[in-house]
Amino acid sequence: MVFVKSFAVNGSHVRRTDQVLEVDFPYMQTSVEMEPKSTEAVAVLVKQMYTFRTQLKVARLGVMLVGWGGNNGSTLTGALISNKRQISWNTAKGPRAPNLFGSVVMSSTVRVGANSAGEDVFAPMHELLPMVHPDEIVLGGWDINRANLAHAMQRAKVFDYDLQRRLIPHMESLAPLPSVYYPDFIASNQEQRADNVLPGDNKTEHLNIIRQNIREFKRDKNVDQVIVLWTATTERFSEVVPGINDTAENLLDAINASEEEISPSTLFAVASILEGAPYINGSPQNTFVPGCIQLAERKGVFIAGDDFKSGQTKFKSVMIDFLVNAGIKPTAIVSYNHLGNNDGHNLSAPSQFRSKEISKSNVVDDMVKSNRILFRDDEHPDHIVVIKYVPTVADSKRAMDEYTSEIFMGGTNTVITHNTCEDSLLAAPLILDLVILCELFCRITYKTSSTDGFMPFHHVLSFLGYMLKAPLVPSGTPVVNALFKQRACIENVLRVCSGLPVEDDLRLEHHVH
Ligand code: NAI
Ligand code: DG6
Repeated sequence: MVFVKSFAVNGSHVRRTDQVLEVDFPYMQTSVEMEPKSTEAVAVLVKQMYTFRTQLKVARLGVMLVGWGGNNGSTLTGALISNKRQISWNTAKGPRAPNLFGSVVMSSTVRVGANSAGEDVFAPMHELLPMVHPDEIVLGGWDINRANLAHAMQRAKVFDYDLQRRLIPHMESLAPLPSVYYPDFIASNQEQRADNVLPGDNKTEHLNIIRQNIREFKRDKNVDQVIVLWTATTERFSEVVPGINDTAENLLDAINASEEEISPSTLFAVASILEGAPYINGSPQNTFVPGCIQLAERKGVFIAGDDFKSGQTKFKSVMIDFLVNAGIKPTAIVSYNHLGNNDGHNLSAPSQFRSKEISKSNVVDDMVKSNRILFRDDEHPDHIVVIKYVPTVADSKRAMDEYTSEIFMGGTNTVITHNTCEDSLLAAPLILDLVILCELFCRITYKTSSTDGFMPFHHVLSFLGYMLKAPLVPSGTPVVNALFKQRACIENVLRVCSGLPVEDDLRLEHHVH
């Protein structure tokens, strides 16, 4: 195998100027024709020509984290500083240097093709198209707790002591902006944390302050593009109430009326959308009430969510995909976690646990529903999710899973997994991938014979589903949870926009004479 640092694609389907890369791509879809309730069908291939145009100038990117002072926020901040300044540190096991492991974009590779010796040639995924480098990202954000980022990093207990020590001088001047605190949405055990909150309970005033914060950040940091990402405490679900949050107008009116059911996260999403800044939800709550999704559509602003897919769920969405596609029938999935960080503390309250339980529970549905040989229409494996708060283990989350399956001739197969890992070291690189890809998708447009010129992708940016437990998708479209399908989707859209063909793993050249 051969590894290259960069590559260019040639061909009559590719046109390149200093500003843009344009690629023609014949997309083959299979349209299945069948009578209602019939079990027989005819598959018809349909070709649609697409032209993808990528603006090559990468935006100077500012990322505003809601919950900046949390474990994820402080871990990401420290990691970016450590990478940028090449801050190494000592541990009992020897010296360590920073890296970006866990970021699909920065630390995984794609197969470009084969060289004349028939060897596969690989390149970093981030070389497919111009992307923001993490060193260039400008971070900022809000937190209901006033701790500076150095203190927040120490409180998180994620990094080795020596790394913390070396990072402190670079982080103590970073402080989160005051934020919106509506106690009803997060656990009551979070109350003592709330010492950096916007005064009053007028939601329009709060909205305007957040909007102003975004504008000032953009101006003061001299960035071209701001992305706002929620990595704050998990909220309870909001009720979707007709007349309150069901349409864009009703939602804006409800904010004006300071309606109780408007959550802080929805307020942030609305502020972000109104400022033209993409908004990503890294937590499970239903921030994207229908009115918020409609507002994003009207304003043409990308939104993506929900809930980072970091460890247990990532593994589950591989494991169940493997079992079902191997023709093995999972009958029970029992997922137990315990953790001792502030996230775990908040999730020890029933309504906040419920939000997480919902997002962790639907992650195998697409795989189960795709196989009517194994599962009847109304059949589903038992699926239990338990989360317990154990302060001693801090951010080092334990995830134990038992997968029971029915195998050949009535046999039973049980697989048990035990994962121990700092939760924030899994989540921080996901945040990087989310914002790097989001910035790139802001620069890509497409054209077909039926569009009126070049169009952006759908405002619900479901390409980002790989990084998210409960991917938000455009209304009426199927949700894909299977991890490698999600990764293939990201890789293939980037390949196509760069001029490379879709990677279908056929490798016909190795199967013929
Ligand atoms: P954390 O509790 O350490 O950090 C959350 C921060 O949000 C806290 O500093 C808190 O003061 C702040 N906060 C609460 N409400 C706020 C508001 N309205 N505005 C601004 N700040 C606010 O939690 P952690 O571990 O950083 O996780 C963050 C979120 O990410 C949680 O919702 C968690 O469920 C979610 N998540 C984490 C994953 C992981 O692997 N670490 C994976 C999946 C989701
Ligand atoms: C308890 O599970 C805490 C949660 O915040 C999770 O750690 C987080 O949602 C990650 O979950 P998963 O299933 O992606 O590892």
